[in-house]
Amino acid sequence: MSFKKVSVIGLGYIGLPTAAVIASRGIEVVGVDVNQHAVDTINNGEIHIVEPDLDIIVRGVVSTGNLRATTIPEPAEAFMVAVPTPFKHSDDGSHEPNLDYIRAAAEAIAPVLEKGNLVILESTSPVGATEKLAEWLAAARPDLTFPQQKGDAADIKVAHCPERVLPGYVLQELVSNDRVIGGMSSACSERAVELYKTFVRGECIITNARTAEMAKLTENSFRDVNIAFANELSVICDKLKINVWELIKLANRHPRVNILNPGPGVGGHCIAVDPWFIVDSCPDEAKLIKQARLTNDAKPEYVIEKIIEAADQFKKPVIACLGLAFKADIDDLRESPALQIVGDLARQNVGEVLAVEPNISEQEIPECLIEAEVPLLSLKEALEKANVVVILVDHSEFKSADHSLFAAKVVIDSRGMLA
Ligand code: SAJ
Repeated sequence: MSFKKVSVIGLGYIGLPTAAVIASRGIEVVGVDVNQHAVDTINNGEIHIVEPDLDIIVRGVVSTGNLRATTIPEPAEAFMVAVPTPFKHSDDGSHEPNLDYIRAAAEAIAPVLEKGNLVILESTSPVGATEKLAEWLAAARPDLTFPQQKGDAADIKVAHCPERVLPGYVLQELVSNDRVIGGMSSACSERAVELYKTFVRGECIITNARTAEMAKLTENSFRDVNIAFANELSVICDKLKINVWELIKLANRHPRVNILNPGPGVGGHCIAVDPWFIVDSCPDEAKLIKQARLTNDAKPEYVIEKIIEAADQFKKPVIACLGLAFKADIDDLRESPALQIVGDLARQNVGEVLAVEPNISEQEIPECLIEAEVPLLSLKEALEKANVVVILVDHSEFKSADHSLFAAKVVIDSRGMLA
């Protein structure tokens, strides 16, 4: 059975590309978001986030009428929930997942659910979140049955199918990646596979909801642990006067070694967040996973110490910080170690701090930099003024710049861009 109408709840970095790709397959897609500005922008055929080629596909599907955005959910055959799942910041060091957005999405779609509908949780979630989503739906709709009550015979099918796409490559990976499909019953999984088959070329692999939740957390924790290993090596190599990038390249020539790259810390809303969901569930057992988080979170402070040391040799240090985004060639500043380093550095009055971020405009300068009076300059302007240059993000624009411009500067290359 094919799908005629699909609703995507949450039109952010995952929801909007997913909605657009499904719409491009000729299915009617209604995108729902609480943000009126996002809804208006999409209905104008434009986008409110940066992702290569997304503007072209959104313009196309909006103009054909296959994609429409609204703030109010309406009936559909399938609902895909792609809302944020941050953690609650707490003074005692705990990182409890915040499921408020999932709960709000459940309460928003519950009134329009109809017998036979499929509800999919795409948001990265702690183990047990899909069951909670189903409970919230059941509480709001006592007239319908859900898989936790009726298994395969339930009126509503519920599954977890975690998104796994890499920012910057979302449109390719949405189609080509394999999908883990964790239904709350076999019938839920099978129906979810039917939906994903409409746009996924990769394999759709069936498991249960709890395993699917843990699979996603495991993938990102694996990456976090590997990067923590690289970051620890970088600190060790500084002490032992070894070029860590050369070292890792050499070690990676071994057929069974694959170490990732050290950097200024781990950012973004996934790798820096998801491992905490495992730690929160099993604090006594998840020792290595927790240490990786702590190691990666300590890296910005280490980079700041190196910058202060370098600035110390100048009477009037002018420090150009290249990059604010959490990684190369994106505009996303969420949980960005680069932004944290620039903000903290400016507050420590080490010298004049300049920021270069080609992917954001003057209007998008974050509040913390405005308060710290850090100007946003072009690469050329910043390099003209600076005596210390800190490479925080290896954006293409920096990679392709004339590297002789760095020659007369004291350079701190946290990404190994010049290595
Ligand atoms: N980083 C390093 N060294 C590396 C690789 C990354 O320091 O060798 C840093 C980046 O600079 C960045 C952070 O780690 O600050 C995270 O970047 P990333 O490219 O590793 O990952 P994300 O957060 O953009 O996307 C990840 C992906 N997960 C995996 O590769 C296992 C993506 O597939 C997921 O869909 C996404 O998380 C998500 O939404 O969960």
